[in-house]
Amino acid sequence: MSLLLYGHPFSSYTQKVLIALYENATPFQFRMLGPDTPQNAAEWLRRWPLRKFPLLVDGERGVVETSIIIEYLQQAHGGPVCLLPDDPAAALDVRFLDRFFDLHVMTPVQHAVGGALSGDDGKRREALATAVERLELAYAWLEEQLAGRHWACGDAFTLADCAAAPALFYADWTHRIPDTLPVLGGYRARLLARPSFARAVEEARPYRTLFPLGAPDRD
Ligand SMILES: N[C@@H](CCC(=O)N[C@@H](CS)C(=O)NCC(=O)O)C(=O)O
Repeated sequence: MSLLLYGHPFSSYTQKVLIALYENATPFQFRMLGPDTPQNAAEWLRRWPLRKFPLLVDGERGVVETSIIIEYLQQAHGGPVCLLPDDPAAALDVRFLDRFFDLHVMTPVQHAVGGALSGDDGKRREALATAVERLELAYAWLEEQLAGRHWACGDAFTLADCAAAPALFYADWTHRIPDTLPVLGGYRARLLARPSFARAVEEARPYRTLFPLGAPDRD
């Protein structure tokens, strides 16, 4: 039976898993979570009542949390692109940067998005200001960390890059990466050019009006 992925093309965390699937050309069926497919939402919530997506289903097994999903894919459906190195010390670096992009880049973006979705102008401004403050710290740290690296952890594309791509994509829309941080800007551009992520970005393009802070006319 084929793998099933429940998610939405515009969702950053869905994209994180899509990148991993596309990297290894892993066959799967996409189960859209949207107003036209309530049966998919019902199945997703039956399996994961904590209401977070994406959800991967492999036969009887449901797998959640994107970092775990990607590790699971490598263990159970591995392909030529090794997203988590065999060497334990190298794998720890990858896991750390995966956490960094989720917790210090994507989480502030989600905070700003949540503020905008509240419909309250004060909350919107406050959430955006908090996000900007956190993103500036993360951007400055990444500018140093990524110096001399092609991908997040070096020459190989890994789980950390799967996390980084959608996180930096939407972070830049929330608070633009300034020209004074060329290492980070260059890394984001390389991620956008990576075919797996470029495909996810194209598939999400029709949904850009959903971005509550207003999608810029770029990318
Ligand atoms: N830590 C989770 C985060 C997943 C997450 O926040 N997904 C968003 C969509 S991009 C979501 O479920 N949002 C719905 C909600 O928070 O109610 C993961 O890595 O899977």
